Amino acid sequence: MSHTATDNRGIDDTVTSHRATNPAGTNRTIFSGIQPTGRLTLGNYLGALGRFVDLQHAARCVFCVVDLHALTVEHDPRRLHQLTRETATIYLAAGLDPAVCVLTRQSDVSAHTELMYLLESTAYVGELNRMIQFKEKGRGRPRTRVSLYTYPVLMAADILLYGGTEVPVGDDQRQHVELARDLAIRFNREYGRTFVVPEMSPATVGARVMDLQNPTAKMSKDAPADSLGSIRLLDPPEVIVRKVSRAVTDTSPDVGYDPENRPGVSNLLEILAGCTGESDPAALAGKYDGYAALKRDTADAVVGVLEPLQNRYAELAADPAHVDATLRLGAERARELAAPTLAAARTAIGL
Ligand code: AQP
Repeated sequence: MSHTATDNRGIDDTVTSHRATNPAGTNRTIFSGIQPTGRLTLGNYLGALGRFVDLQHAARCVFCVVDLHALTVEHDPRRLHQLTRETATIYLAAGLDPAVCVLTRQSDVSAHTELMYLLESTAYVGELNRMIQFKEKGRGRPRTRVSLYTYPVLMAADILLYGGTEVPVGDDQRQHVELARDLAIRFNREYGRTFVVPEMSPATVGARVMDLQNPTAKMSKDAPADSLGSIRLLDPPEVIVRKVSRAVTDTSPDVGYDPENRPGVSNLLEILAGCTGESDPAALAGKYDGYAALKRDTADAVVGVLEPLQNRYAELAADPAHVDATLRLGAERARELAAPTLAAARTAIGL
């Protein structure tokens, strides 16, 4: 992906002008989002949210609760509304500061869907047919929504609208970020340089946190509410301890890091590393001669990360009007940031 600098050379001034307001004074712009499709998990935190918090001072950042994406699967409107607010509250509780980054709700900024259409007129059906998430969640099922098929294009619009140079997401989103890159490059080539070509920015640790009960599957917010495999960010400490202590490992007596052959224990080491700021999960393996101590330390580390978030969440959730007002303000700033790129894209494509 080292060719991005070249891809972006000569980008139209209109597109880059709002970078002047970048608080960090760099050319980095970071965009990412989380879908309010369920209760957020430790996977969402280690793969995405925790990194948003770390990155917010390093670049201009736009973080979105991507509620339109949540319409791609069967949903209950009331629950969607609640989960959108809950997700936004968790963003704040995790430490995102609306004075530093732009915090918004996707559906409040209509430029996302408008740009999506321009990009749909750039994307090929064959590209969308290859999207793994669509193949896994929708293809061949009778009630699959059209929006599930086209959602990677909306995600591309989300990113390109803000001139995102980096997209911090978990490993499962790699193919979608690649599509955003391809569409940006194609649009620029066919209609003149308009978009910044983004780069995927995966987590070094915790890019793919696995289910504790089925460590060959990703930890997901789709898991049933009573699942022991998914740690929710708002799970009480005793529930977290129970889930970690019951995590599936393997029959080998020693602790070793080998994600392919020993996914359960490797996942625990990955979680422990992610929650303690350790960069090398394999190096942690040598500190343990049994699973009991590893599970105890992993549970303690997860609780250590999530307890402050939960305390802050409780305070913020008591004042939902404040959260709503924060999102409204974020939407105003997001609209301002998005407008020049959308205008440039409209002009370039001939509208
Ligand atoms: N298990 C995970 N490990 C690391 N990162 C993860 N992410 C999700 N699960 C993990 C990252 O979190 C961000 C937001 O995810 P999303 O809302 O786009 O939803 P998703 O990737 O579809 O994950 P879900 O909803 O938990 O599960 P499924 O796929 O079953 O619907 C993204 O950056 C994602 O990579």
